[in-house]
Amino acid sequence: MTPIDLRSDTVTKPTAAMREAIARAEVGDDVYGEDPTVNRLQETAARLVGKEAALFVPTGTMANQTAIRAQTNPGDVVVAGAGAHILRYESGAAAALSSVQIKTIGNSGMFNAAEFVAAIPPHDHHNAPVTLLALENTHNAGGGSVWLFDQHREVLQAARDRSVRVHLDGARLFNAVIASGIDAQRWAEGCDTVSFCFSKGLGAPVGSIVCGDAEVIDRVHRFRKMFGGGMRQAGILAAAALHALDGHIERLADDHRNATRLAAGLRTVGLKVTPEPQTNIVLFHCDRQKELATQLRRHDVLVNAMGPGTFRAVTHLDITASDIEEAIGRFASACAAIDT
Ligand code: TLP
Repeated sequence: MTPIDLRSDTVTKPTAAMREAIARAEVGDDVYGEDPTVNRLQETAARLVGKEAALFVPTGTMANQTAIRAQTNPGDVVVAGAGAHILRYESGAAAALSSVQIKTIGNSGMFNAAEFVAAIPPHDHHNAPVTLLALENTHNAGGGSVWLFDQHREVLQAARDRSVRVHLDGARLFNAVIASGIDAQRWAEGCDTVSFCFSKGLGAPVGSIVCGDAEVIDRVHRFRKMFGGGMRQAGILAAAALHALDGHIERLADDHRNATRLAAGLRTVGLKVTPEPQTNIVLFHCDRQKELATQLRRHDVLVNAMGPGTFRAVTHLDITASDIEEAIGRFASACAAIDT
């Protein structure tokens, strides 16, 4: 049986056309700012989200952590939604590299302006100041959920009114764009920094980017160097990212359709699926987690456990509509084997 890999949209392999773009890339030493392909990617990405400048970084984690480091001081508080990637999946980086505390609010990554305002303590030297708000869109732990645009705008306004800077972890920003019909510039407007990943739904092998005004990106640049992320002939990676921006954004709609179909199929085989997928992430639940995990492995379906009783399946560039039908059949056999 060929494995069906739904662990993440990070598992995609570069297409033949992407490999050709990689092979053709003009390169230079990017630590000297001399890689023409990296420079072109940075200009393209900044334009795409309506910002002045951008910096290519190796990972989404480095994008988030350089943005946090560039916009906070030790002891500050960063407010983020419950389950935020910056807290849950970045190995304690914000504490280790920026010496900040993260305070989480709301449910499933979403919160409203009142909840954000309530998280800001009065000005008093006993209190650590909230200097950064970190949003995540789509929200990974929330099941690829997309922010309501009005709520997003209200939260941004509340942050601006209180002089709190805003970082948007847009690892899957283009999934939010495709699902909402709201373009990346509008989502990014009012955010001081916005990052997105090329190595997830967009299907590039490596790379993320941080965008903002020239001043903040200059600071991000310094911390990229400090964190060991200065890359040399990175144009071969930037070429893949440019290729992805050119050809792999609109097709995210296929991944979203596949996720919706998968969710329906999982329900028919007796699994609980919540929330309803909005993008390419499907969260499903089963009390007999260990047994189901064993059976899925036996049937060559790869998914990730996301906490007690919860699994995550992610659709992506290397999963076709017929792979989804095949996966649903294998789920049916796996569930029958444990008699859910
Ligand atoms: N997420 C990965 C794992 O780390 C959980 C995945 O498979 O989904 N922000 C968000 C919202 C992310 O989902 C991720 C990766 C990152 C940042 C970090 O990106 P990388 O893996 O490039 O450091």
